[in-house]
Amino acid sequence: MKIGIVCYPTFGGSGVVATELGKALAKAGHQVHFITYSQPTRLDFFNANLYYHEVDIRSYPLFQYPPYELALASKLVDVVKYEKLDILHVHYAIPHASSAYMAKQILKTEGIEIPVITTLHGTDITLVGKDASYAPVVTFSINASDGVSAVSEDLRKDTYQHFKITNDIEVIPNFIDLDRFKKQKKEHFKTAICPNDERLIVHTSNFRKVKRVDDVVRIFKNIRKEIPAKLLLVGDGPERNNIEALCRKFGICEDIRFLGKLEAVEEVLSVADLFIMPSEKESFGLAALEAMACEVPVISTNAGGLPELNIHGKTGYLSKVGDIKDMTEKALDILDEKNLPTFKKNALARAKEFDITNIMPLYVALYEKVLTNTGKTETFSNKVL
Ligand code: GMT
Repeated sequence: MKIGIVCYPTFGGSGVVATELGKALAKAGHQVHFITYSQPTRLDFFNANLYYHEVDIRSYPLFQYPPYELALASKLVDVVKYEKLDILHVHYAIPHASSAYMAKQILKTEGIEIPVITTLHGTDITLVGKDASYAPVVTFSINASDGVSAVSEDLRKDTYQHFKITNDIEVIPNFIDLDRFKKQKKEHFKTAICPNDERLIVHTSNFRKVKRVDDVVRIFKNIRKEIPAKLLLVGDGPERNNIEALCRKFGICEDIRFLGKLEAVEEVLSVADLFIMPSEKESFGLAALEAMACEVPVISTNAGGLPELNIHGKTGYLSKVGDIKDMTEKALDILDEKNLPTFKKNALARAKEFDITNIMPLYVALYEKVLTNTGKTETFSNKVL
C-alpha cells in the first residue's frame, strides 16, 4: 500500500506513535509518505520505502496567523496526486482531520478518491478539541473520516460523550518497539547519578499543566524522607520554571536532575527503579509503556486510559489524581527490595502485550476495511504486498 501519514513532528506521543507506525509499515514493505511541517523527531532511520514531504507555510504581512491548515491541505492534494497514494492516515484531529477532509474534496473534483483515517490521541478530544472554538470542526471531521481509531477505550468513550459522533470508533492501543525499548547495560550511568546506590525515580513529559509534574516533586520529597533516592526529570515545557522553583523551595535540588528533551530516553529508563505519571488526564500514557518495556514499574493516576495499561498491584499502582499520600505509600511499597523484582518482571510482561508486531496488523486491517468500504479493493489488491 502507499500510505500518507500526517502528524505533529515533535516529541509528543501522537507524533511518536505516527512515526513509529510509519517506520514499521515501511519495514513491512509498504510505501510510507510523511507529510508534516518538519522532519519528525523519531524519523531517524533510512528505509527505501520512507518518504518525507515538508509542508511549505507561506506567510504574508496581512496574516497574523499563517494558515497552516490550508498549506497542509494543498500539500496533501499534491502528494496524493503525484505519489498516487492509496490512503491518508492523520494522527491528532486538530487540524489534520479537517485539512485531510478539504484535500479529499478537492481531489474528488479531479476524479481522485482518497480514503482518510483519523486517529484520536487524547488532548485533541479531551482538552483542546471539546473547546467551543474547535468542537464543530472536530465533530464534522471525525464524522467525515472514512475510518476512525482511538488509542484507548476511555478515549473512545470520551469522544462519544463530548461530540455528536455518527461514525464507528475502533480502539487500537499504542504500541512499543521492544528492540529499542529494553533494559540496556548502563550501569556506569546509574553509578554516576546514584553513587550510593540510591533508588532512581524517573518522570518524562512535556511539562504541561495536565502532567502535574509538581506532584512528582511532592511525592519524591516524601519518598526521600524515608529512603535514599534520586529523581530524573526528562522533557521540557511551560511548567519547567515553576517546577525548578518548587525544588528550590523544598531544598531538594541536589537530588533532582533536569535532563531536558532526550533522544535516547530508553538509556535513562534502563537504570530506573520507578516511573511516576501523576497526570490529570492521559488517554493512554505512552511514556509509561516505554518505562515498562525497560522493566520499570509505574505509579500513575487512574485517569483516562491509564488503568488499561498499568495494572494495579502488578505493574505498579493507580491512585486518585492529586493523592500524594497514596502515591508516596505505593511508591515505597514498590521500591521495597522484597517487591521491586516482581514489579519489574510484571511491567515487562505487560509491555510485551503492546509489542508493535501485535498492534501494527490492527492498523493494516483498518486500512483494508476502509479501502474495501470505499470501493478501492482493486487498487488495494494490486498494491498490497
Ligand atoms: O501528552 C501529551 O500532551 C501529548 C499528547 C500528544 O498528542 O502528543 O499525548 C497524547 O497522545 C499520546 C499518544 O497516543 C498518549 O499516550 C497520551 O496519553 C496523550 N496525552 C493525553 O491524553 C494528555
